Formats: sequence, structure tokens, C-alpha cells
Amino acid sequence: MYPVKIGILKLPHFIYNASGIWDTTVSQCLELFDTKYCGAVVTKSATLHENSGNKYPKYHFACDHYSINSNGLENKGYQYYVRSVRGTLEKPVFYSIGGFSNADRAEMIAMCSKILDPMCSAIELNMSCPNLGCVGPAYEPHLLDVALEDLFQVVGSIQVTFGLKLPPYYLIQQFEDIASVLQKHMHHIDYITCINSIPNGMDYDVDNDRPIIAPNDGYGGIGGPATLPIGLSNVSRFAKIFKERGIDIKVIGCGGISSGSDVYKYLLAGAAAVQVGTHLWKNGVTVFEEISIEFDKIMKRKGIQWI
Ligand code: RRO
Repeated sequence: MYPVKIGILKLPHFIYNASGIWDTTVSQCLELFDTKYCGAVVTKSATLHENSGNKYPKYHFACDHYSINSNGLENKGYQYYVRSVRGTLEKPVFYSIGGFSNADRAEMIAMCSKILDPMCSAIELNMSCPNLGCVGPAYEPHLLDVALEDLFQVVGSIQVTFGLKLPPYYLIQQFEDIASVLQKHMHHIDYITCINSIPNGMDYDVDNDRPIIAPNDGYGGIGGPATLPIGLSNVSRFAKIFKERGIDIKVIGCGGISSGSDVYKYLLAGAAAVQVGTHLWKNGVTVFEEISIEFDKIMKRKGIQWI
């Protein structure tokens, strides 16, 4: 096991699930909770009330290289997760907060901040869902700044470890501008998770001559191995900028991990911890042990001490 500290939380192991994967129901979350090499549980991004999301078929995971989804924030409402999935000192829970507006998010986070135990819980604010038909605030530096200003004005200081799930960025200027917004709010932000799925993917069902998923005319978020280089570049860019500017925000890597060597690459890029998405979805919770054993072999072969 490779422990890590994020905010004030101690995770027994630095590998765990990505939000949206194996975490929509309590029984899925408990399975993650009971999986030794899954170091924390991240819940499905939640809305104020239960939401059925987009119509089916809304996922395609059959390809080896990538997944595509347009789930549409299907979830059971934030109170379901807060009431029924509780972290412990041995294994914390990260509650992913989605929502449809800044007001929704402020209401959920104000409530969570009041009732969650800061020693066992964190909030991961997700304003980067690619499937809601409009860009979330995290795609644009100015929108992100306004959303965070509004949030901290309503909620004040957040009592639990707090992070942001960010979308992929591509241009150096975007990284600099987003980093400036994060720097402005850094006293409230413990970590960022890079990356959410890559927006605007498309594939076709050749037997039926139509897009492979139904919602949003077939456009959806891309995950899986094809996203690894973009995930690595996003982690590496932010880690470098944070170091240059003295910004004390951890970077958590997510995107395309399916082996111990992928995990090791994220560490080289500067990640403090990593999340597994598509590979978990396709293969179930045994992936945590498999990936961890592979990672352990790499560390031993290289003679690296974990600090
Ligand atoms: O539910 C979704 O459609 C979804 C979300 Br909230 C997200 O953050 N990322 C994604 O690929 N799908």
C-alpha cells in the first residue's frame, strides 16, 4: 500500500476510482469501500435531487482504445450519498458535487461542509461535465473565476478537504489562465483532478448507420487508453506551473490508466494520486489490486522509496 495525504485526509493508498465509475449506488460504493487497494471512494457527481440522466444507449465501452459516454449526470441526489456512504479514518469518501447551476452547487456544498466529518470526507466539485449541452464553468477561466467567487461568497470557508475536477485543456495559455484563477482561490483549494472525459467525441454503429450512443446527437465524453497522453500533459503542465508559482495545490491524475506503468507515468508527470475510470468500468474492482501489484514491481525494480 502507498499512502498519501490530500488536504487534511490520509488515504491508505493513492489509487482509487474516478467519479462516475462504480459509484452511482450505495452497493457499488460499498464494494469500492471493501476493496483493499482502492484507497478512497469517490461518489457519482450529484445534483440537488435524484436525476435520471440521458436516454439509453448512453455508454459505449466495447472498444479497446476508448470509451464514450453521455450519461447526463444520472445520480440519486446528493443527500443519498452523504447519508449512506460514510468515510472512515481508514478510508475517506470524496463526495463529487455536480449540479446544474452555481446556486445548486453552493447549496449542496454549504450543506455538506456543515455535516461532513472533515477527518473522513472531502468534496470534489465537478463543473466540467461534457454532456450537459452547455459548457460547464471549468472550461473557461472567466466562468471558473465567477463560479468560485460566488461559491466562496455563499459558503465562506469550506470545512472539509476541497478539490476541483477539471476538463482537459490544450493550449499553454489556457493552463496559465486557469492556474491564475486557481492561484487567486488557492487558500480554499486543496487539489485538482485532471482530467474529466474529453468532450465532443463521436463514433458510429455501422450495422445500424447511426451514432453509437443516443443522447446529444451521439456526441459524448471520451475516456480510456486514448486519453492517457492528454491526462498526462494536463497533470504535467499544472504541476510545473504550480511549482514555478509556489501554488500549494495537489494534482490528481485521471485518464486512461489501465496498468501499473500508466500509474507510474502519472507520478512522473507530478500527480500525488491517481483515479481509474474506464478500466474499472470494464473489468470491475479487481483492477485495483492488479494495477497496484504492477506498480509495486516497478517501484521495487527502480529501488524507489515512497515518501
Ligand atoms: O454524467 C455524465 O454524463 C458525466 C459527467 Br457528470 C462527467 O463529469 N463526465 C462524464 O464523462 N460524464
